[in-house]
Amino acid sequence: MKIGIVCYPTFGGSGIVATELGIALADKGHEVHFITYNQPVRLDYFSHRLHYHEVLMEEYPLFQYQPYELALSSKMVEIVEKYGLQILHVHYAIPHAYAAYMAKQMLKEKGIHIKVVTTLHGTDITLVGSHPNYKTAVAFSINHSDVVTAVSESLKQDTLRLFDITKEIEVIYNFIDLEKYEKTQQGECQREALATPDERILTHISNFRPVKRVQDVIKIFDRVQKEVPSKLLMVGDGPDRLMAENLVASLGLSEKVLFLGNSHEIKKILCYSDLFLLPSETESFGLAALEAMAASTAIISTNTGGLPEVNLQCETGFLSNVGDIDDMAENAIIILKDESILNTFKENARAHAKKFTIDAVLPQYKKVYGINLD
Ligand code: GMT
Repeated sequence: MKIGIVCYPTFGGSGIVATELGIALADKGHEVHFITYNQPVRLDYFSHRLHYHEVLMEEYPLFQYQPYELALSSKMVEIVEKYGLQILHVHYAIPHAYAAYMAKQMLKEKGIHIKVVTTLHGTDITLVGSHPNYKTAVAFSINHSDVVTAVSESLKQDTLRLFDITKEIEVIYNFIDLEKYEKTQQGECQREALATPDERILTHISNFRPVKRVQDVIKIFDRVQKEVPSKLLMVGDGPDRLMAENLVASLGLSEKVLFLGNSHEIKKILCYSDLFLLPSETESFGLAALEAMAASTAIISTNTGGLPEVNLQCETGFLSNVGDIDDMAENAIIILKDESILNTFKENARAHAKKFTIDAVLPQYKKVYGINLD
């Protein structure tokens, strides 16, 4: 089968899931073509079955904003025709589902039928997509996709609530390659480089956008480190990083908080981690939390969006209301103070992550694509 995958190539969950899916499909013998404006960050190797096609943009003085959708849909048409693709799987509705609809119409004129699968990831629905500036086009693109999937039940319900949807939405959870996160298989996991043996390591990974509430991460850690010797690893980059760094300095925590920036070493970082903090305003799924769980890390998160489908209360971690820093700090201290509680949560986290393996999820895409992936 020949499949085109369109995604954001950056350090975001949707691009990561799209890339891992493409790699898994290629491993199963399918030909996969990524169509994006940059090489996806997790696409670290190529094979005769994995291809990347760059969507090129021309600068032109008349344009304040470059018409990316036009370049993208033209590229989709070109690649579908050239390589005989049968499916276009677009991740993130804006503007990918819209551009795919245009590509599909242009291909139809040429007598070519292409199946468009749209996967909704979260902010394309909850934060950006439902804004009046985009809502009409987003609803149209969803309703005109051949198949629509959402990464959690919560996101499916949000989509049905926020838009006038006539299409069936199927929930296909995000997934991870569990083996990659096996702590004991990582000989290079030398946590003494970052913390003393008596210190716990807390971690936060995100793109530091306001929705991630990174200031809550710092405030939770501030309370925790007063009770439990610990370090905090802040991984990622984005608009709120400077604010977070300033808060760390003003709280006198600079010696205990490390800002690592965007990293290709997520597995290594997670292998050091005892507790993962995700106090987001909203989160359709929380792929970063799932990656942490796969690496046997307990979770402190909010109870918003799809997070309760990933982090199980009192089992893999604790969930609190958005902004309830005291509750999140108290729960973190309970977990970190007691070795046996911490180990139980870590084991439960790894066990629950098994529900989201690539092997569990690929057959669902098989059904959606209408192909045999075995
Ligand atoms: O959360 C982000 O800032 C990135 C965003 C994306 O589109 O890459 O993440 C969304 O999709 C991920 C993959 O499906 C989900 O795990 C995240 O929960 C979701 N983010 C939000 O809903 C805020």
